[in-house]
Amino acid sequence: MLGTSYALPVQERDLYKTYDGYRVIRIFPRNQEEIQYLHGLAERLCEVMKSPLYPGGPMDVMCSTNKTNEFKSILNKRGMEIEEIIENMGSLIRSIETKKRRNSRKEKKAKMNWDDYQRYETIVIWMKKTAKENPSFIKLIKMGRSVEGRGIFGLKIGNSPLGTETRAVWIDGGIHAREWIAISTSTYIIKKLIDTFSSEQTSDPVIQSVDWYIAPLLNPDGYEYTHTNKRLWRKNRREPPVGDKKNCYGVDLNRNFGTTGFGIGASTRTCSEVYWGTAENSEPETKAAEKTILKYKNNIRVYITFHSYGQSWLTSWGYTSDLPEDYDKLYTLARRGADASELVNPKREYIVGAGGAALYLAGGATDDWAKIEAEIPYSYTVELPTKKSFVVDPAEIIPIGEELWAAMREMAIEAANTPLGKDKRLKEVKA
Ligand code: 0X9
Ligand code: ZN
Repeated sequence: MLGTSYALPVQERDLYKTYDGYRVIRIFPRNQEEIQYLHGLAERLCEVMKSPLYPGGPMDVMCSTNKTNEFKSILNKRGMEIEEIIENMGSLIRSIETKKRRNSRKEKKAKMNWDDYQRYETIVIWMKKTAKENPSFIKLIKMGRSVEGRGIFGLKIGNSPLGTETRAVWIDGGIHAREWIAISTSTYIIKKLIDTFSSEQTSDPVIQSVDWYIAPLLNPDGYEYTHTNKRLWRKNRREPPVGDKKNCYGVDLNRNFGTTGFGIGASTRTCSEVYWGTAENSEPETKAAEKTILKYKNNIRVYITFHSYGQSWLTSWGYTSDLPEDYDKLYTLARRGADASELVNPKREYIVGAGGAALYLAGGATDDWAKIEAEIPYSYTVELPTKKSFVVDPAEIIPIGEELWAAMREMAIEAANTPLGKDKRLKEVKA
């Protein structure tokens, strides 16, 4: 619903959180017991920003000034090693992101560019325009509407060289509102595809051998809220369930997908950052993504969802520490993608592994859903740079976009060589 203003309760509408005095502390839990303990402690006192992927790996927790000392002294007593990685989240946000006036008309409806993060309206207007200008190889897909009524859109880009037998790659971004780099990387890949498909000089038979489905902004309400109210908002903007005394908004869309493991690593508490919702697939954003992917699932051979932060390619499974039967194949392609990115930027190091293998189980996420329910052979969550924060300098948008563009070429090669239809090996998993 472009050009509409949204009626939010006064307290929600008027507050802008500065994050002044919020610090980010890095801890290195050594085992499952420590991580469980830290999650409990952080839920009570602070907020988990990033969970560790392997024993001894970093876990980041953001605390307000008055809770920082309490949190630190509890950890000190337990002999846990800690590091302060962000001294003042407010200063960080202001210093690198808020160069423009929030809410100015100019910002909401800018001309599309990758020098800065763009608002919902700018992105959607650009997607519609670009589809209209290139009808021979782009189709606009109306996927559905968000809780607040914003349209959720995708693009199909490609010439379908094998007709209905053409293999495809799916990419989505922005299911978590605060992960701005996931949205800019998705739109950057759209831009590179347009360049490739529209000119002889820049054409590339590998990229053009498959079709591309890209949904750059799956959680538009949450994303807009990160611009207007809380930069570090994660969930969608679902109103609190009737009778919820805490009056907490939002469902974690990446815990709301109905598949094996739903509920694992998620919470029934509405105020939690990983609140799973009132039921599986309860959210309109979830339904929009599921419906669209299911429509094209026979062709989609590789599913990619961009998140941040951490620099990792996470393969199946996410809900269990068991590995899938075809883990080696999943790992090999992810490593090829990560290597391609590292070749573009040799300073980058991406970790590759199963999402749930070591410490951090999360069920009801899109990656498990895509592999189990949509039977897509390759499914990945890519946690984009940086290693330190959701707040990424806009000067990094194009370099990170270029890194991932290189990885997408590997995805196209594999997709083009993967048979159509469902992934047969999965029968056992579903049983
Ligand atoms: O926890 C998540 O949803 C993802 N990390 S994030 O920091 N971007 O929120 C990771 C999801 C990995 N996949 C599964 N565990 N299924
Ligand atoms: Zn995320």
